[in-house]
Amino acid sequence: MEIPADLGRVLVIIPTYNERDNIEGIVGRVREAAPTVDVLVVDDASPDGTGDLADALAAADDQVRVLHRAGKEGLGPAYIAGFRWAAERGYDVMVEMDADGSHQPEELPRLLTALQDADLVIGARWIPGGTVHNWPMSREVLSRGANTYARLMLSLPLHDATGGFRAFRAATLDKIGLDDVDSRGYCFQVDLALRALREGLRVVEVPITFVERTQGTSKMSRDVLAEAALRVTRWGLADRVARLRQPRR
Ligand SMILES: Nc1nc2c(ncn2[C@@H]2O[C@H](COP(=O)(O)OP(=O)(O)O)[C@@H](O)[C@H]2O)c(=O)[nH]1
Ligand SMILES: [Mg+2]
Repeated sequence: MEIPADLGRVLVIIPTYNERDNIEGIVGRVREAAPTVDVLVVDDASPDGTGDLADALAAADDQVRVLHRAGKEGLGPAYIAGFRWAAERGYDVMVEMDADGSHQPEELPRLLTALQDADLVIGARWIPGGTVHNWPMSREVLSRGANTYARLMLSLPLHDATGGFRAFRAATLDKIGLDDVDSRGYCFQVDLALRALREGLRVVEVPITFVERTQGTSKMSRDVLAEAALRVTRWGLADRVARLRQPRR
């Protein structure tokens, strides 16, 4: 399957924090699976030297670039910096993808093909055809539970609102506006999906096979989970209050 040319210029943004053992492999797989697509690594000054490795990859390949940030701020701010970088350079499509191999570059053509009829495509684990490999039961229960909670709390017509393998049209990011997005961890993904839906944009889920990392460690933390739980609850309650205040017709 090819990357549809009519989508315009596509940039895959890969945020990294201590992904020394993963960065070269993942960039190589993207370049192989989607040769027309450019890559931006957004590194938050990884102490393990991931940023230097990314620089070496960029030096050898014009289609690979690196954005260095001063320190670890979470996934959300890293993606926002990447989106801005892309917008300034006129990219038409911005893709989010993890560095650890959980999101398979070989599925990029499918994601991007779906974007032909959508404004935002989310690679989804928890829909028919979607799967997860090598996750402990505890992690699956957590992800399914979080998604069910977000779905009910926010009345989302989505099954994987926390999923981080996504393709946005540049116009989608323009429309939802990034200036007041201050979510950092998993709730960043929920935040953007919610904003896109509230703008009336077309958000489509396509099934993916998510493969748990074999190298390096997860940056999921209690703080990341607490932020997500708190914010989803707050957004859900704010939405209910707003609806109650609306005059009845
Ligand atoms: N730049 C940047 N990347 C991050 C940060 N936190 C996580 N990442 C990257 O985001 C991706 C997903 O994180 P990961 O730890 O695998 O989370 P998990 O898949 O939910 O366990 C990986 O590529 C991480 O290196 C951060 O604070 N800054
Ligand atoms: Mg991961």
